[in-house]
Amino acid sequence: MTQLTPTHENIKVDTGEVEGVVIDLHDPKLYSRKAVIEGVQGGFDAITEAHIAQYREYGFLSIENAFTPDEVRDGLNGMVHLINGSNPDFRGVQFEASVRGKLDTITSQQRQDAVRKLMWFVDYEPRLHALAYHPKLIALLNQLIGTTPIMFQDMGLMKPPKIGREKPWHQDKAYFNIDTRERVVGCWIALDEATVDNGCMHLMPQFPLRPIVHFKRRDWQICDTEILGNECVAAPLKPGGILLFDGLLVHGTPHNNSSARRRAVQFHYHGNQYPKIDNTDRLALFGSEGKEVYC
Ligand SMILES: O=C(O)CCC(=O)C(=O)O
Repeated sequence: MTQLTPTHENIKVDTGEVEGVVIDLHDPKLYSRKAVIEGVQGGFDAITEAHIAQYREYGFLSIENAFTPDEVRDGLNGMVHLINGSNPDFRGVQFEASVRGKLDTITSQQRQDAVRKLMWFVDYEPRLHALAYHPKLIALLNQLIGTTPIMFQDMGLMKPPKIGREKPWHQDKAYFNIDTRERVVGCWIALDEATVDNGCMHLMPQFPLRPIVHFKRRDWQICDTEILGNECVAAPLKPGGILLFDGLLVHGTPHNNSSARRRAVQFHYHGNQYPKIDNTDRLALFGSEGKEVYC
């Protein structure tokens, strides 16, 4: 949610600034881990009622081998295709701040590691569309949401080696104008191995699944002082693994200090029980005193 600068027609750079202030690196103590969790082995077919109950209680479910090596390879090829600009209609690539001004001089390999995010790509890339609408994923989401899931956000989250910045602690519903009673499930799919060193997902299941006030700091996030002193769990995944998590689960990812890539896609799905809310309603719950303020 930092500011985006269009440099030329097809290129957006994440400035690494919030309202003109350059954002700093995070305190490593924000990601003090008490545990590293293992996903259910055996893919979607291994999921039982007990796993669904675990999702309801803790707000997340991690599954290894959900997607086959071929599906992962196709997804990555689709992503590379879009980043290389091979589909001229697609304009959803956001580059990291540190490559601003250098994009015309870097190689295509370097370009792959200069991207922070891809947004809104499923209608431009059938190989990524296939991941979002995988029949086994949709069947599981039907169980978790209780109605036909509606996919409403698709993102590629790249966190490139060395420069991939933190995504500070937050709840996804703080970003969405969706009634908090509506079930929202985030699906984070590892295309590379996601580890504690390259910035895998970190979770705080001990926080209740209720709205928490967010502030503008390094991002639209929960204040660091609320987080410091708490220990989190890390959720590493092999390529093809998936983390499903509730829209109110507190989560974040630390900076990628390693030399390993950590490319992932994330899709969000909601049910259809409640009408949409507006910014005022959302900020009344997630913004301090109804406003977006700093902490
Ligand atoms: O992939 C990441 O680094 C963080 C993803 C995330 O939590 C989000 O976009 O809401």
